[in-house]
This record gives sequence, C-alpha cells and structure tokens, in this order.
Amino acid sequence: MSVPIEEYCDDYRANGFVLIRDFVAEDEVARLWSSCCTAPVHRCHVGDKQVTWGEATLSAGHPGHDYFRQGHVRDLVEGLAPVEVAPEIHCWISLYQEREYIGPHRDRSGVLQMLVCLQSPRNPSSGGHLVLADSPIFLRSGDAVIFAATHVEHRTTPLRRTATDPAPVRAVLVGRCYAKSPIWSSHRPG
Ligand SMILES: O=C(O)CCC(=O)C(=O)O
Ligand SMILES: [Fe+2]
Repeated sequence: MSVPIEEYCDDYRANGFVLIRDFVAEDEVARLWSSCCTAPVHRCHVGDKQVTWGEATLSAGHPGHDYFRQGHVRDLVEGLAPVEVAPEIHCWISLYQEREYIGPHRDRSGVLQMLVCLQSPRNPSSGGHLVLADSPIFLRSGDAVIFAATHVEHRTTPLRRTATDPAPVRAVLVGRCYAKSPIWSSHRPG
C-alpha cells in the first residue's frame, strides 16, 4: 500500500494533526483487535476518580506493536515527523467503556503519535469523540490519526449508553515515536 504523504503534510503542519479515514482495512482491524483485546488491561484513574479508562502496554513482538513497524506505516510517520525518528516505538491500547474518557492533556514525550481506531461505539450519539485542538472527531474502526501529542491538547468524550448501543466500547491502538538521538538508549517512555 502506498501512502500519499505529501497530501497529508500540509494538514499536519497547519493543524498539528492528520486524520486518515479507513487507513486500516477491515480484516486487518479484526486481526489487530483479536490480538489486542486479550492484553492485560489496567484501569487508570485521574483526580476525582470519575475520569477512568483502561490501558495495556504492547511490547515488541505483539501484533499491535508490530503493526507500526510495517513499511507503509513507517513511511507515513517518517514523512510527517519534523525530525528523524528512532526505530523504537512505545505502543499501547486505550480502552473505554460506558462513562469512561480521558481528560484534556498533552502527552509527556514523543515526537508524534499515531492512533488507529479498533473499536468504536455504533454512532456518535454514544460519545467517544477524540477532541483534538477543540475539533471533535468521531473515529470509526480503521480510521487513523497522527498528531503531535505533546503540543496539541486532546481528550475524549465520555461513552454513553444508548438504546441502540447499550454497551458502547471504544478502543484505540497507539504508537508513539521518538526523535532519533544519541541519548535514545538511556531514554525511557514517559
Ligand atoms: O483515546 C484516544 O483517542 C486518545 C488516547 C490518548 O490521548 C492517550 O492515551 O494519551
Ligand atoms: Fe494522549
């Protein structure tokens, strides 16, 4: 699969993010989700404990992690990154159930972050929007976003149960890239 990187570069420079609908084919999403949904998830709680979501780190060798090592994915990330990126990535899945969300934040490290939606509520009325720089984006499975997560403030909206979607679930696969630098070997993801 070839990726028209030039088409995304202007967007990325102007807004700090790129949204690519249907970046990942349905069968690949299914393969990734079946490997990620069994990862041991820990629940994160912030502040008053109302803000919760689940996270699981995926190490090298896990299909979710190795997704980001594929040539066309690397080409895209390397094409958009403002600096040369290290081969190592930090990878995790974020999982949200009813009422769960992540509050406004900027990530602490990394040059850019790629996010692939693996599961989404049936429709936007169930919440689960990714709000990037005040733009709410409803991702469906297969959609990808690449953004400067340390610069662009982002959050998600809480998942809501609806009559047509009584148990909404949202799952995103995240790969974080770092700048290539001589101190890489002593750097730890934050
Ligand atoms: O769930 C999302 O779309 C965003 C996740 C996120 O911002 C994070 O894990 O740092
Ligand atoms: Fe984040």
